Amino acid sequence: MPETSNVDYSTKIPNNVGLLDDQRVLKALEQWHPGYIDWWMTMGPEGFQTSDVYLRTAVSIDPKGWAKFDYVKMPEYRWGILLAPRQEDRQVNFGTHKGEKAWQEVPGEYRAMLRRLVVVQGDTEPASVEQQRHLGKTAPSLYDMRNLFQVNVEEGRHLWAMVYLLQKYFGKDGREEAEGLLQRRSGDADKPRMLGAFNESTPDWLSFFMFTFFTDRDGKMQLESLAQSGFDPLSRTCRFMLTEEAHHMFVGETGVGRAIEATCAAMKAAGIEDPYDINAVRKLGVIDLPTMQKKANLHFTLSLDLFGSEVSTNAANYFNCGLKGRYQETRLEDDHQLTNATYAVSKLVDGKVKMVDEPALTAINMRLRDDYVADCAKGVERWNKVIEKSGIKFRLELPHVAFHRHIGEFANVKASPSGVAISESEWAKQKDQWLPSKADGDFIASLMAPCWERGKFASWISAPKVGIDNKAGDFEYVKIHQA
Ligand code: BYC
Repeated sequence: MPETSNVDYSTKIPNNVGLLDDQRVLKALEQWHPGYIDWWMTMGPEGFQTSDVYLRTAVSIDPKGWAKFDYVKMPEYRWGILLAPRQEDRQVNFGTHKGEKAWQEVPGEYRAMLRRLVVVQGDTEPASVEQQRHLGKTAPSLYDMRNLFQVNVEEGRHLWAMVYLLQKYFGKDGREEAEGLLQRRSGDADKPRMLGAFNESTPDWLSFFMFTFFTDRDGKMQLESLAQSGFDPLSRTCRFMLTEEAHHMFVGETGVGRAIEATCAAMKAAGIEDPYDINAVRKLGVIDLPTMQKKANLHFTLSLDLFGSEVSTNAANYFNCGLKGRYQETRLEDDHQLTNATYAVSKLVDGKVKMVDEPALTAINMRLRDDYVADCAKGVERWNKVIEKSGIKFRLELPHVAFHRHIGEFANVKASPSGVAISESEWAKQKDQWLPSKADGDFIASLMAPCWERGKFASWISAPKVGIDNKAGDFEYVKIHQA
């Protein structure tokens, strides 16, 4: 079967890439499949593998109607290989190969670089499932539980997306890398996941929502850049992944928004006006706004680290070689080669944060990070609107990019959320005001009691405005059958 917009379900692995005619790759994927299922059963959502979950499954790549909803047991989810349609006249749109026909095969000289990009991207997908595997048990509603599982199965599919590229285009090395993706484990001391944020724990649902807001948004930015790739199969894979990714950020943004809404409503009902009266607010069974700010500080800064160093020759090489572009590359108005261009990079100069012009080519990571920060800021403003509407005087803000960093220019300095460099002792004194403390974590944990009655929500989060697939408020999103 040739490449189509509909998905072929006749093989074990649903796909629109004509796998039936590509027996070598089909066999390789079929061999990888049991290991994947084994990983899913041991590292996927804990305790809910036999529950029926109302999930969407991609059945087409037509943007108007690509998914169908139905009850599925997660291990039976049809993980498949879905690429956006091929554009016959597509070109390499940036770098030294600009104007050449887009590559349908891996250019030999860029094999190692390309493989690395695919492996790093692939590694994040199972990592997030591992980080979130225990959250089902404390879900604040069946609606939220379903959203968690939807995100999880789709991250699983994104792993498949990268494994397909490895198996099809990278021969023996690709097969080994595909195995490696099932071997590493988030947070494991001996075989950790590749990037920092994916080895952190996701201890509670507020973390999950912050993660899907901030870290999945890094996913969006990275996938957007890879979608620009001159290596066409990578571009097409990422374009379809982005369709699914939108829902993940929706889960994060509305999740935090609903927690804010519940807090503000409880404060109003109790006549509490001071958002910093933390003990009084917490007694209401909701999460105080300053703690939400701390959680946002943490997840935002961990996600900033995912952009790599501000000045990076790796990033310059990826761009020059036409492998990874900038956000919305084809819409930018310049030479797409950045021959003489510069870009302002925030750096630490004589103990102060300053903007310094660098060659734009080496500042590609910084530029993508700037686009990311702007995108985050818009979402934070939407949260602020919720607070504003309630009349409570409080604003959430993104901390400065120098704050709490482990990668890049600011990895070795301590800075306040407003970006002022401070001493180690000042940091030690203040850090619990800026990042979630043990006590904050314990308090949030105390709220994480499961709420699994149809149409009911835990005290700390409000109901969503609309159901998934327009279902009524008391819809049974998960028919729980605990193993
Ligand atoms: N942690 O030149 P540099 C997602 C390493 S999220 C650990 O500054 P480069 C998702 C780096 O590898 C999106 N190590 O960085 C979200 C390099 O090592 P080598 C995932 C790090 O290479 C939610 C060295 O430091 N996709 O999809 O320009 C749920 C110096 O590197 C880190 C991608 O990331 C770190 N944070 O950029 C599920 C896209 N940062 O080479 C999924 C693919 C850097 O010296 N990846 N290092 O051994 C890339 O484009 C790039 O590899 C990076 C780093 C942007 C990650």
